[in-house]
Amino acid sequence: MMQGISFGFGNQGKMLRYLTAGESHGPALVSVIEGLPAGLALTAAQINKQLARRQSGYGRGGRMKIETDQVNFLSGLRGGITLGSPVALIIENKDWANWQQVMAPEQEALVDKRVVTRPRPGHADLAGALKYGHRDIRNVLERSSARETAARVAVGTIARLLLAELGMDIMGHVLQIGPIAAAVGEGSPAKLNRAIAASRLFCADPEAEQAMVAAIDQARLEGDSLGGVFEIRVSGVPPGLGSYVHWDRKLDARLAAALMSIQAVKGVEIGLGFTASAKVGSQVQDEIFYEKDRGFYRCTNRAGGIEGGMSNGEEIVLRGAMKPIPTLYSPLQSVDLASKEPFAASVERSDVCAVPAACVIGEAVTAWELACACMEKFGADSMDELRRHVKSYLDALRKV
Ligand code: EPS
Repeated sequence: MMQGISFGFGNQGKMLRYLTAGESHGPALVSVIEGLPAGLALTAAQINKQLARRQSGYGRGGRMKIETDQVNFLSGLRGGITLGSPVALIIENKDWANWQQVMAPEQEALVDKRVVTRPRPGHADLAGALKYGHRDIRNVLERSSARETAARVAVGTIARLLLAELGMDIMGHVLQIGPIAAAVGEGSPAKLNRAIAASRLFCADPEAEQAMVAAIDQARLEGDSLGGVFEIRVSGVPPGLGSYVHWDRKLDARLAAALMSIQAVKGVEIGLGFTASAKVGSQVQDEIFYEKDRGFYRCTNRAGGIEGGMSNGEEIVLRGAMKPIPTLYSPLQSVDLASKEPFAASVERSDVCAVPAACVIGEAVTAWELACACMEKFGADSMDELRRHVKSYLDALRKV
């Protein structure tokens, strides 16, 4: 961290960092990751599996029939093993074939600008155009599109593989679509995972899922859209990731920022979240116990695995609330950027509900933040070194 300069929750100051680039209908999405330890084994198939999950949720629009997201490695990997050098990834946009004349990077090839002057309420359109001085809102919407999240899922999958090497496991599921909430029983994690994997909405409650699918169909019929809530859980997290010392290193703050950075996410909860505010303190804190073989433990996890800005060794439990997608088939009132005339905005192609996709993205960004926190605590140039550092820390904890 440079003296006198606050970098906020950005990439700067972290040992691990990444950048994504790419427009929704441009040639490709690109990610560059710096700081990955050498010796992490990974394959395109592992990333493609998560990319396919992101595309697969019920409620997506026509675009998902065009794209079959696949990653290609450009650097940083040799024989399926990271080299310690920057890893560059590319995901091609198949729709680019239909947009070459509209999105051409070179002036001569840009023959059909398909200028957009009508800002959609709830999108980045108007604020983005005013901020950058764009007269053509396409210059904003192409990058603000949630298409960009494919690149983040690719990056997050690598982080997830790194965490798996250290014994951490991430799962996500959908808790609510519109007004329909799932009842999540107390079954084993394996049973829960099977139910989630079998669901078109990544929802563990089949009855609620049916009602959710019907609600999405109804919203589609009415030219409307639906939001919802997803939950991310991480097991196997060692205590002490994050910090109570510096505001911008608090793990809960970082995870909240990461989830909030997903397009259309409007609220984040950790553990009891908002419901904690209405309870008395004795119903909110998790009492601490100790057994020689087990070490310190808690019988409840109301904190969602984070206390004082640090992981406390319990399961991390996060929830993200997504607003209904603002691109609607039914018209909403807006004002033309060029003519200043009012008009009723409507669109030709959109998703009705993207909460399952947001859940997969939530898993990815959570994995990334935890990988960053691990690298800060255990800093290492190779996976062997990282594993050694984690082991020696956990061994020391057992002796406390
Ligand atoms: C999006 C609009 C739709 C979505 C897109 C996000 O794309 P299009 O304008 O091409 O129909 O399908 O999501 C993706 C392409 C994706 O990969 O998730 C938007 O406006 O944000």
